[in-house]
Amino acid sequence: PLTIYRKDYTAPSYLVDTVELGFDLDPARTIVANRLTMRRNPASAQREIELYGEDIELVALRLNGKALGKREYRLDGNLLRIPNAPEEVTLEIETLCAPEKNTALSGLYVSNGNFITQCEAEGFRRITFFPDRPDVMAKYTVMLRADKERYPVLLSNGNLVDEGMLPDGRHYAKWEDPFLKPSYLFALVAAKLVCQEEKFKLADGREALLQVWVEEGNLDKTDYAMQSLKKSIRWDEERFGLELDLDRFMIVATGDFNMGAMENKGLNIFNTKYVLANPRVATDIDFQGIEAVVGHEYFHNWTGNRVTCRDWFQLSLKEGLTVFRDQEFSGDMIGTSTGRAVNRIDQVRTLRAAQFPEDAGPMAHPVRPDSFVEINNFYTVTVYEKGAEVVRMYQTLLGREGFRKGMDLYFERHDGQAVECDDFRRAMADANDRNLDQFERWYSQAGTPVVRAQMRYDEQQHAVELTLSQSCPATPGQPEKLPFHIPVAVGLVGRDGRDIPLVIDDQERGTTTVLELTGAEQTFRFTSVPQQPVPSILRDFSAPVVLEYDYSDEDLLHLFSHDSDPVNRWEAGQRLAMERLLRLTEDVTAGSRLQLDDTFIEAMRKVLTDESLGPAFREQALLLPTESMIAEQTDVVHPLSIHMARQFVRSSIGNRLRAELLAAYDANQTPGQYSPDAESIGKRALKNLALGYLAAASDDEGIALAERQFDEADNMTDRAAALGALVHARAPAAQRALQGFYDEFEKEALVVDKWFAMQASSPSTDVAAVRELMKHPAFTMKNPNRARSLVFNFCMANPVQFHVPDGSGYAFWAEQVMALDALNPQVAARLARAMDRWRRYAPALQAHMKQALKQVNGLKKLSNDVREVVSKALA
Ligand code: HT7
Ligand code: ZN
Repeated sequence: PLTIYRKDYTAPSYLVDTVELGFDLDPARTIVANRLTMRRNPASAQREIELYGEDIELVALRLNGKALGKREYRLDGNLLRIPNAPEEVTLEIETLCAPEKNTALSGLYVSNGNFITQCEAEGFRRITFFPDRPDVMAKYTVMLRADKERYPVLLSNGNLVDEGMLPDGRHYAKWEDPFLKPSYLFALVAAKLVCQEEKFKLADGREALLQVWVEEGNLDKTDYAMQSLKKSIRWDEERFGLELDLDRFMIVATGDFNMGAMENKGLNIFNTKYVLANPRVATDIDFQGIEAVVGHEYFHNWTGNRVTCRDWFQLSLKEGLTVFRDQEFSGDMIGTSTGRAVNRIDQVRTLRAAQFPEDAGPMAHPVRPDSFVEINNFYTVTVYEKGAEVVRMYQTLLGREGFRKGMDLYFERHDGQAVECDDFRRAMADANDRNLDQFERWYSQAGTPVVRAQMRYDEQQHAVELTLSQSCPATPGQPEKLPFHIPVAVGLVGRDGRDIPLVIDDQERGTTTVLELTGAEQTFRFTSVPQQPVPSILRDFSAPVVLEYDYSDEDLLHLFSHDSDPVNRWEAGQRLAMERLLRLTEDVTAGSRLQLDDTFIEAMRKVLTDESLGPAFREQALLLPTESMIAEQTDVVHPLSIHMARQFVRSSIGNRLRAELLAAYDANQTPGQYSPDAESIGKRALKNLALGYLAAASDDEGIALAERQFDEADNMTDRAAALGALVHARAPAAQRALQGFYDEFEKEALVVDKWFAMQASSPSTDVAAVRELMKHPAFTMKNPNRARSLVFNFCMANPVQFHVPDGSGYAFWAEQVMALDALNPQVAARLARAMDRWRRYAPALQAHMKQALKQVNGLKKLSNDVREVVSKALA
């Protein structure tokens, strides 16, 4: 497959001013008429018109009114070239496509009988021939024609300017989008849907019409999405001064979708998972996901749509920035400082569980990649989450006000343009009169930097010297790294548990200060430190790095009890737990007796019973690092040893803190009407964590509690938590509960996904059981949510069974990747990533994994998507 390089970027040969699209919608044979006005781009030396088209049939091609003969254009694979075209051109293109055969869910496809589009990144070329690249921005007019009874709702971007009837029961709707946009933001929906709508007053007094469109029968699940949309609009006005620029903003939910949602201009299309919710079917995490994703897509209207990317290498320009914005939105919606910290802790967990491993594996790439084979493989945790951390670091370095100034300048300079990550960095630097040249390395260098800290206390001088040094491991294609510009937020915790006021160069710096590490090694000197403190380094996780500091158990216990920075307080607990989990994992492998020290249990007891801490924080503090996080810390991964070690710690907590867990279980009930507010969510989280530990203990009381909770729960959070506890503890009641759950919710697709997911990730579900589940009438590989719920969860969230020594889990993986690839390459490539870290496993497992990877790579007919992932894994 062809590798595309960022350095090879050239400007488009022709620019497009207007696009008029006509659709005669038919599932088997849709006719697309496309009329483009184009003009030569003075910035390009290229003179040919270049249009992309994929899986569509060219019927007619006219240039300035004249049909083009076969010799007047060239069609090589997916590229249509027209040489010798005049300066100004009107191009008319007629094509055919078959939406019902489109199982890739990219371009125009049919989902449960409805027409839906997905154009990012390169789906528009599967609808019509077009210079399908984000730096070609044009104005669109769209005419939709379809059978009225089957498709009563016809939607596209912008404003509805005309609608009416046609002969033969068909009808039409004409939409005009007043804004310039790249083709990846085009969307249409022709469907049988109903909507919840509302008029909403914007800051400047205008009224906008907000709509949430869903299938009939789901109107009882749209409230939260609508509320989230209104909160998002208000938040962007208040925090960034950014207003909705349209009179109408629509959200459409579809059950068949490759990702979470899509920010098409004025017509966001969402996976049902991020729209539909009520207490009966959705968990607290689902509600939080909806708020975040609705926010995320809405915020793209400015960061992505009004200012877009010059090319796909710049993807993080919109995604990193928009994730940062949605994270800030979620934090502001919670409001309290501990709530914010819990939100931040969640972000740190995601980085450690998913982004750090990616940065250390075969698919490692910079936030702004230098090359790719298939852009769809680069919608990654690095581009999104690490990209958001990079944006967050600007705010940490420049302060909130400075960051806002940078944002304002960015929009002032680039509204209506397609730009690069460097333009964003320049706006931040210029607005604040700062030199941020070195900061560019966060965009160009892959890998997770390691910051090593050493502290020396000078008793005579009452001074602390903190030496910070940095390094970054080699990544594919980048053997050497230059130092990063790293903001390291630091505090010094005194023996009394209080922060010591910080003084550097005779300047008072409060109790937390941001040190800027720019060299390979730097020493910072704090004076007026009355006694030897415990350093609290990287507060609020001020940079996406691994921090190494030789903390003693005593230091960690001190921070775990006293650190004023809740993120570092949590971090101290994670370090205490990780140390023990790693030791116990070795003990399991060596066949030694397992023991968990009282110190650790007492630390856990203290947090669990500390009423001054909110339940949400206590839950986070008591949550152990995941098995994959532990795996990342070991040199040779033995999944079964890790699992057994972690289970041992879980059951020890369950046994030794039984009384406290029962008390927490009782004290954190949320009687009355269900509400997804932060406080209630925190209480349910702590209660259900306690339930999980109790169910893991050796007596039956936890199981009995879980059974009772399952039977009596009036909301999905408690229902699913109880069922999960029963299934994971292999309780005798688990089968009855699973059956009851399915019977009750079989009509609710998103709940059936949970039902599959819960079983797929249970250590009692082996490959044979997954194969059986795949025969269930509700299972289909064609629906990405369903495939994710069963197959992905087994391969990615059930390490004990996936990594069984005979290699049958890997053979299953190979089979499923190949089967899925024939249907939906984008989704197949995501499953292929389950093998990314194969070289870290015990040799016997490695051999099986390599064989499975080779089997997939040996397939002649393989998509570029999967080929890129498996060939990089094997390289
Ligand atoms: N910008 C959207 C990305 C997306 C996407 C990418 C590739 C294939 C399918 C897709 N669906 C959505 C989502 C977002 O980040 O907001
Ligand atoms: Zn996004």
